[in-house]
Amino acid sequence: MLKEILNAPFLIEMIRTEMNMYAHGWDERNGGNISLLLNEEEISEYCNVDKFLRVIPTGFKAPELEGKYFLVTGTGKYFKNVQYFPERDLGIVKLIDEGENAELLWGFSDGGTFTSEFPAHMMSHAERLKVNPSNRVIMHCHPTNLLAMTYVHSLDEKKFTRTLWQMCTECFIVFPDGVNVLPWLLCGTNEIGIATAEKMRTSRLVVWAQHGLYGAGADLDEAFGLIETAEKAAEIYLKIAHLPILNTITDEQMHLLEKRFNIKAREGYLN
Ligand code: 2HA
Ligand code: ZN
Repeated sequence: MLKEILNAPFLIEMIRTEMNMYAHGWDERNGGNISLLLNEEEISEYCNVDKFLRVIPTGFKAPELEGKYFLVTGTGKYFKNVQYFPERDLGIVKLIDEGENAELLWGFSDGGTFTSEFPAHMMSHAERLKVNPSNRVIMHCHPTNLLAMTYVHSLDEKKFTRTLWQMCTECFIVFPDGVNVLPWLLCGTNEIGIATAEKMRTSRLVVWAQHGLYGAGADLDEAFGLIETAEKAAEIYLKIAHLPILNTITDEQMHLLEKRFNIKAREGYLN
């Protein structure tokens, strides 16, 4: 007997996360998208993995992900509404044919499909899994302050990272790998997917200038927390950038944090 999928912890956590992101103002209208890697055992409790509803072409190849299952947000759907229409606004898919097609196992009940940013999500999963086999989440959203920062701050990755690190002591501890930055690119394309995935090799945070942010993590909480921390730093930056700066967190102090928390700054980012 299959259990009721609306009680599945992975589904409940996904809905709660989307609601929380909406509440933070990061996902206006249909902004933002999330994909969560699931394993066959956890899905099998709730749905028959040998039966699919339809096959959806992906438009790209990702051979590393063949046979993998994802819970993913739907295109055009509002984070605000997912709690009322989970079966319409979310889907569970299994990648087949070297990632060129996806079997829909559950969801997208209005005939819909996965997020327009599916290429960026899947290509980023493939890259993050090479760096960290326990990575399960790719999360995209439009956090206000980080987005604002891309209009007034250099997009140089080292400069952008160092500014965020200096805005709050936690930042360096939470993302010693820093933040990578892409210039404005056309979203929803394989090209931005390839560019994002390449940036994901060296950092779990990738800024899309004048658009938003990608975060990766072992679970929804971790990816959310990463984005939340970077966004907080950007908020502080915007509060102080126009004022005379009298104090900062020095590189010597960050070296102390490295020792205390057993972390290592991105190579070449500290003096
Ligand atoms: O899903 O955020 O980047 C809407 C978007 C596209
Ligand atoms: Zn977006």
